[in-house]
Amino acid sequence: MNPDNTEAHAVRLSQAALPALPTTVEKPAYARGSILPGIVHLGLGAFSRAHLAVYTDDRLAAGETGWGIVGVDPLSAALPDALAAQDGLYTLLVRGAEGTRARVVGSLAGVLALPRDLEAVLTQMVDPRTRIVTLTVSEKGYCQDAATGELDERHPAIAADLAGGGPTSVPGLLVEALRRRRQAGTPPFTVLSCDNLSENGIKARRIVSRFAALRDPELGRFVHEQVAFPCTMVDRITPATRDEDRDAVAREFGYIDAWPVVTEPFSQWVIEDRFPLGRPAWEKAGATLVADVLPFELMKLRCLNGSHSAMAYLGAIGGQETVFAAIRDPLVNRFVHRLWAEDLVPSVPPVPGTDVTQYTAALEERFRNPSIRHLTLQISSDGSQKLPPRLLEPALVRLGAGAFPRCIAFVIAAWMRFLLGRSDAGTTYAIADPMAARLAAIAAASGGDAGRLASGLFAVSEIFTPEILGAEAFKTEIVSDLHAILDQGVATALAAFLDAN
Ligand code: CS2
Repeated sequence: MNPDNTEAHAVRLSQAALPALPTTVEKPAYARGSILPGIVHLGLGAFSRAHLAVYTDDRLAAGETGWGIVGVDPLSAALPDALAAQDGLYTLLVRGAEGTRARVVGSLAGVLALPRDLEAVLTQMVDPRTRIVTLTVSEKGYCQDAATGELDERHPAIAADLAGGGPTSVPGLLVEALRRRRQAGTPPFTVLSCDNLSENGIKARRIVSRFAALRDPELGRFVHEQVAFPCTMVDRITPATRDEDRDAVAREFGYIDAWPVVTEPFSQWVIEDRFPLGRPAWEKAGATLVADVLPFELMKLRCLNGSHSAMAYLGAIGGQETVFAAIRDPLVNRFVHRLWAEDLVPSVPPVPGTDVTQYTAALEERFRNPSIRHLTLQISSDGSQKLPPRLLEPALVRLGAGAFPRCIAFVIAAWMRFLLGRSDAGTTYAIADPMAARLAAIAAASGGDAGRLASGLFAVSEIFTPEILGAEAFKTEIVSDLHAILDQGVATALAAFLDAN
């Protein structure tokens, strides 16, 4: 470490501090003072700051100054407060085989927190200059029934918002802003869902229109008919920020950043081009604009996210703490290859200009990036929301084609075993899931018996559709894999599975 740059003397990142930063750090190449907000982004986590904010930063630097982003954290003020103290600036560390590239991103023109700043958020969303509202609120932010993709009308936040509270839910917030715009005669903004849901725009439209209709049928029709919800596929592997990442900025670059983001070099964004009020020329920053995003979404959700979830559950039980460790484990590696080749790749429709098998080979390289510490436990979260689009939908596609998705069955069994809350080595962990209480109760009531655990979970209709439940042989396979994992431990069960099939 350079002795002049010890933490005690180090400057904190801010607009004024930019000239003092090392020349090796890329800085916003434009006058941030002239940026106007054109996008409100809900969900300020690491992912959007490695993806949307970077594509947009490039367009601001190219002179499209009307597309600054006002970032909103829907749950907490900790991140917005840390970023506000840095004038919205943060460091992106891109770590790959060629080393690390550090870049200060300047596209956040404002940062707000819900519920604290609710009126300011609504004011920004209603402002005619806001033409797009982007979302990375994760699967659970949609308050959907994951199996059907319909609004979960019994969801506590939805019920509270419909009763006139808040709004605190994402659908509630969008509808209130759209209602106010309509009342003011301002055309509706475009809603761009950047979450890992299949047909994310179509699902967002269905959920938001339904919420609006429950508030007022005419408003429901308006949202359904007048608001654009383009679909999009987003991809960049970006773990949650850890203290080690903060330390790394101080150690490697000599300044303080309270909330940097570490990401991989790869980045992909495929967008359905439907923006009635305009959009930044994101294609000039590397995005691909297409008429039909669905094949790209299915490829990414199933091949990347599906294998991520597989490694998450196998790793959490079997002791691989990171994706890097999981993909290098000989058994897990063999399993992931089989999962791709037999179940996931064949479930994906043709993707324009892309060989899906080559796509999975490139994925393996990405998973093997030693500088990205992506915890299997982080990815294991929200399984109730993630399993349907990532694994159960492709299972149905394969069953429909007369194939038997044996590897997917093994992952579902691993997820069930995971819900017992302890690894094979006896380490305990918390289950993070919007349905955690219900899932934990089922796990506890099963007493660790495979049959009882599986039948308790099969009864959760928000995860398992009647179609899946009708596939008797698939269910039987899950139960027998679960037996094996519980009796022998995941490594032995996995080895036996790979040898037998
Ligand atoms: C991961 C994703 O946490 C998860 O569930 O599968 O966040 C994944 O890293 C991104 O979708 C990659 O684009």
